[in-house]
Amino acid sequence: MEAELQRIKEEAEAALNAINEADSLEEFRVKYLGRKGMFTALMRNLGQAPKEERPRLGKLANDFKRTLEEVFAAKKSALTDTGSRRADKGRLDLTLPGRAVPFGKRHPVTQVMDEICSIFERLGFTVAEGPDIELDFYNFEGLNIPRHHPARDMHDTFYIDDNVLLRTHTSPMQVRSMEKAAPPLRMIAPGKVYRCDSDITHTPMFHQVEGFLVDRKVSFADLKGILAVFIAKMFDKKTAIRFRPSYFPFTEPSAEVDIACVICHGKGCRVCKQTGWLEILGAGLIDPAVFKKVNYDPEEYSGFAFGLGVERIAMLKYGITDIRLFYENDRRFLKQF
Ligand code: 2U9
Repeated sequence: MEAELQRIKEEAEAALNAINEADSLEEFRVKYLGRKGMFTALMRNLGQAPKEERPRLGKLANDFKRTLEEVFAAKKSALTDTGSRRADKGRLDLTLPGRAVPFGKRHPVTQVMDEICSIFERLGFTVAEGPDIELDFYNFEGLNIPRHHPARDMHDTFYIDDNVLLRTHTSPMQVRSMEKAAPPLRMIAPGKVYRCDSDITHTPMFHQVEGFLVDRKVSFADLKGILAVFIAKMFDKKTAIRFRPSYFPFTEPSAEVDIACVICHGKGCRVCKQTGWLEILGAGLIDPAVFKKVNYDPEEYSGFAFGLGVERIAMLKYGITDIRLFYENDRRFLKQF
């Protein structure tokens, strides 16, 4: 029995050595290692060996089988897939095109945000970023929105406690900058803002770029000039603009700025609700009350400020009708930008 085991082991090893193509491997496995193979048959015959010999012979047979299985696995990996190709260098076609590596891209909101920032940077604005978690003072009090001011309702604020909140706009950065430095200041503040609101045009987190300029003798004409350049660069050069009177607690006078509808060019359609115009940002001259909060003399200095929603600009630029598409991570949507 022991001699027979040894003979089968040697025969199997020789057979495995002789194999040099993957197709013959299965035939070998069935013959020697399979359920009806030679090793299984031998194990079955173990019952005919003398009783005292059986444990030793059983162990020997199992050891042989395990060794053979290991050699078989190594041979299989060498002959299949890359192994066989490596072994077959002569037949490798190195002129075949490689597999394309899919590259990631910046998110469309990031792309539009970068484009907005780059336009203002070329106009001499510096960029300031700050914390998403803010103090009530910088988000509201310093911007002329005291505790029971009705404008607080418009902001749908996420409060963390009485004095700490998720910023509802990036304006706190302008207040912080004025606290730190004297005019002249020319700065934009891009970043995430948070409002408890959700539908096809609102998400609880969205992105803003706000900007302001403070110096002596800054007028509404300066504001109009800067915004006209921005809109011409962001949309079509010939896009018509209009300023509509509005109200914000931190600017006086205030305006909302519209552009001619990007779909119907002013004729009136469903997107512009038949008005021919689309609102793209808010702006105004900084309210003297805001200057007083940071000890700037409103008799000496004046300034303008503006604010825009980045998702809104991206939606208008690319004709997107549901803001939530930006945050669903659907690659079919994202790879279009
Ligand atoms: C300081 C003084 C004034 C920032 C401004 C707006 C007008 C505005 C909205 C646009 C769409 C917010 O994202 S939105 O909902 N913003 O209309 N923001 S003026 O005014 C400032 C900021 C800081 C010290």
